[in-house]
Amino acid sequence: MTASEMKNAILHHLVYTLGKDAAHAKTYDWRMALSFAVRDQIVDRWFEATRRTYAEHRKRVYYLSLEFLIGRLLKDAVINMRLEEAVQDALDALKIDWHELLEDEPDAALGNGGLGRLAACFMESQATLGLPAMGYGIRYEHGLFRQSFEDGRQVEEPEDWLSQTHAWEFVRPEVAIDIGFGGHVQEIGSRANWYPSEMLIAMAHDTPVIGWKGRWGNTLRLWESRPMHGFDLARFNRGDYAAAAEPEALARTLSRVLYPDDHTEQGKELRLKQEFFHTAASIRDIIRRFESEYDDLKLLPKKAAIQINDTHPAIAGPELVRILHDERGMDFEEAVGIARNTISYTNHTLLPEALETWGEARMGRLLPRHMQLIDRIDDLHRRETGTGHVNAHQDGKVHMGTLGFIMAHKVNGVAALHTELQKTTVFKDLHELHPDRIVNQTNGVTPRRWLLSCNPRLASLITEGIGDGWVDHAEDLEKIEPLVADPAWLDRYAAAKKANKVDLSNWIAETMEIGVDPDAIFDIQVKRIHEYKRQHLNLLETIAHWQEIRDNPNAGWVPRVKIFGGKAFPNYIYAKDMVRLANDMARVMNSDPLTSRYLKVVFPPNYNVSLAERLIPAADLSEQISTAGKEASGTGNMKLTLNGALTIGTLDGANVEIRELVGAENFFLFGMTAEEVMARRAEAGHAARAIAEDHRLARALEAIRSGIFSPDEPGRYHSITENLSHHDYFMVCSDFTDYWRAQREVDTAFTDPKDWARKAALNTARAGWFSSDRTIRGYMKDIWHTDAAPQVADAAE
Ligand code: GPV
Repeated sequence: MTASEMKNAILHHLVYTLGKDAAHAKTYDWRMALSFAVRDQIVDRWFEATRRTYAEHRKRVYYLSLEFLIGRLLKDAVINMRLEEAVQDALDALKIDWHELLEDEPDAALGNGGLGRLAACFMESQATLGLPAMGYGIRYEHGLFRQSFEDGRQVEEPEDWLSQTHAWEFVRPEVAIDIGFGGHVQEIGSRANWYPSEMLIAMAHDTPVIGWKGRWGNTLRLWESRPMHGFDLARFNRGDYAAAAEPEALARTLSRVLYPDDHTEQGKELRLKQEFFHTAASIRDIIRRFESEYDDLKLLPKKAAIQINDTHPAIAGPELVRILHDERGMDFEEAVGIARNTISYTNHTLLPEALETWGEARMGRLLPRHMQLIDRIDDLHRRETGTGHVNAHQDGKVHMGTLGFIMAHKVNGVAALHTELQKTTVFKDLHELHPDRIVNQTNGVTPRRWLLSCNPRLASLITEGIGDGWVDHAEDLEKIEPLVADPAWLDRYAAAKKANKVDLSNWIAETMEIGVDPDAIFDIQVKRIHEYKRQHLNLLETIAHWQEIRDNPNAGWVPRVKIFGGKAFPNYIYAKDMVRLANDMARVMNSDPLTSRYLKVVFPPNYNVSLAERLIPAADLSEQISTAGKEASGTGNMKLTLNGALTIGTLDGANVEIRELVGAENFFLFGMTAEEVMARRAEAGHAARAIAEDHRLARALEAIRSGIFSPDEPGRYHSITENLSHHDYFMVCSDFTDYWRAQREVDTAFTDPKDWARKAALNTARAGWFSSDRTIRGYMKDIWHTDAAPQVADAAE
């Protein structure tokens, strides 16, 4: 597409879709017109991919996830469709600022963090690989809350990305699926009819997901809940206005808001309803599509693979069995076999507080038939394995992890260490019964968004050196290794990083009114705020470092900017205290004339995908400091490595694999291993001992306790200091000394800029394996047993 064709397409949409003339169009209108013009280019390719999938009777992959953290889509679409030049030139001709349009797009935050972002990267990789696949999620009216700070405290405001038209979706009013809850069951022999007492409708909204060079397009189908019977006119006419609208409001509640829980299981009824709503609609849709092509449901596992993203859609097992057995008349055992061979389950955590359970009473009330089927599934599983002690329905609850495991042919962990730990902890008993079921698929991230799009300077330097093959064969990044030996090339690598840091410094100055030195170490910890991720370990080290600088302000310190980003779950008081402490520290330290040249603390509010795209390219140091054994994988760690940040980290999650690949000499390792953590935890008084043995740690804790950071309320952080001094489940104190040592090694290493650049470039060169293309290939081979389709011709540049 030429620039002038693009310009005409934009103007056409401006007038005929937006109903605006150029003289009166606002940023929003231009952005929408551009988005529609780009979307038009995607649609033909998307149709072609769908046509081929049907024509070739391809197996499809269905990715069921309560979260898809997709972020903004415009730039992604433009880049994958190779329309960058055409768009730039067209907008120049129209005198419209491209960056202003990009910034105008709301960030679709239909997820909390890593789990939801992984689903989004997977969608993009599936499309890039030409794998016929479909994502199923919920079209939340309100995504993850917007975070702001008031006096350093986190304040949550509702997010409303749908207050403007979502440019990328197509509404499918004809895809409206009935969903029932409650009611009663009438058994007929082994089968049953379920008569729900409450009904609503799931309506589909489709967003095309286009792969690299437009070679393939898949669909992200998001369900919106709708009332079965709208508005009650009789009641309205009686003057009962609120009551007239009530059924509608109740039905819509289901897709109203994303639960802001991350790694916590709150057991709320509405959440269970969301989970069933999502899963039931998706399974119905999958069966409907299957039956439009085939008439023998025994073929289902050959033609469909259903991946459940954590346990949130784990009711898929019983629901599929219910359809096959109750509705289609298949024998129960056969139905379980078919369901199991179709479904596979990804587990994303070992944290006990995140493993979903539902009380049998609630489950029985809301999903009476499923409750019966779960008991029969347990019963069958006991007979199959000859054991009595592993049940999904146990001690008055339904354990969704167990259910997910029993109803899947494969269960996967998301990094090598996590998968091994699954076998010895959460799924120990199940693993012994099914030793071939657990497999590993180490997470990955899409290099299109997380290098090509977010870091154009580095991307073009790489492409200039080795061509653009790395974009869809990220392992090819290793071809830059010979360039790393060339000092002139390394200078350019360092210059790209520096320019990214200058951009970020300017943004920090403009938005937060904090001046930071672009020559300082940009030390970044971005992720949800959680005790196991140990932002407080980073904060304690920051305090100790600040105190040493104050002791001796002229000792030639290596300047640092500590950057934090992340949201705390609204009811997680401890995490919110960590946020506030970071902000209190920033206030004190950034205005300290003795230290502020050397140390700044920056915590931009409302960390989201777009902010990640801004921060990650400017990072020198990546903080991956979770307590070993607690972070299943991490994916931010991969994005930062790819963008040439060196990691300071524990042997946890995918850090282990990152370190192996980039080389131990290019990674700052510290801390106890998972095994050592478990052993230390059993020792009484480990926290007190660690504090007694490290005067810096003791002094940093004392500083918090004394109220230096909260002079108006010295006891503000009592719960943090008390917890760390006595209980310290996450071993902050026990790992502090070694973390401090590693941080000082970072300082030393940074004083040799050439060698630092070399290490950083080697991180980029060796991070290609962490592409989600590699991850998806792994799922295809080991779990889905499916091939990619021959793709559509490349979109021309
Ligand atoms: I369970 N994860 C998440 O973001 N939210 C959750 O509720 C659960 C897991 C994360 C893990 O914590 C990360 O280690 C992992 O990289 C990510 O899921 C994707 O697998």
